[in-house]
Amino acid sequence: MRIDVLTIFPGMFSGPLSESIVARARERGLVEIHVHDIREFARDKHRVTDDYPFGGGAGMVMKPEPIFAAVEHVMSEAPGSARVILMSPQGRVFTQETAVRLAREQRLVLICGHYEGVDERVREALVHEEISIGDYVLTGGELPAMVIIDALTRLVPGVLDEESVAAESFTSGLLDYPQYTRPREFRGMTVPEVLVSGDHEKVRIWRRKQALARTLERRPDLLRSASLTPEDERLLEEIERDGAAAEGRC
Ligand code: 9D3
Repeated sequence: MRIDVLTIFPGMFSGPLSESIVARARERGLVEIHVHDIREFARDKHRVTDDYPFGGGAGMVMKPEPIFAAVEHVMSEAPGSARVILMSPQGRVFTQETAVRLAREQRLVLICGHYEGVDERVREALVHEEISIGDYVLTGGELPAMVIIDALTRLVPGVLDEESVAAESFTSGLLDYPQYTRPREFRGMTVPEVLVSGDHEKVRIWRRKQALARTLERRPDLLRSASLTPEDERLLEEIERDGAAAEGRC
């Protein structure tokens, strides 16, 4: 997979793309990430990338010419087609489903907006899809682009060990169960007995129940769309009874 990022702040990307799993995936040639400075594609003396909005109003708008030139440049660097994505508060909200869909693409171009927005002709002529990472206001599309790169990279075959990816699809839709490592007792806090019992079936059921209880408590919205087995339904009834008992309702 190849990802080209277009930004007026290329320096923002050096840290996150040069550490940890993303760095390793790049070194191993599993993902190729190229960051391009939109400013270098501005043709005027001062390399201006923004201008005042027609019709007036606050803030600046990113000019179309440098962005068009940057997209044309990255498309000429490597042949073939690419899905062009604009990071934008107007976009559909990015989810794991979006990540799985985009991880199947061979080639992406991520355009990072800054200031109040991007000239509409960029959307009209270049952009296939707009993506937001959530309902909060950031200063630009750079952090959202890094979020997307991170989420996609770990889905590229060979980046993670296949076992954790398989476990993910099994538990998908639920929050994680609590995890412990050594020591068995730390500052008076102990590891639940079942986890050291050696009874793998009991461990599996305990973890599933914990995941269901946490999801019910913190993210009931997720529970409604998760695919639950008859065992899950039984565990949820148990959780409901445990809660009622704790409140003295039975
Ligand atoms: C929605 C706020 N806009 C009101 C006129 C102005 C505006 C604020 C901040 C326009 C753009 C931005 C910069 N943000 C992004 O480019 C952005 C973003 C975000 O702010 N939140 C979540 N996802 C994204 S993706 C790109």
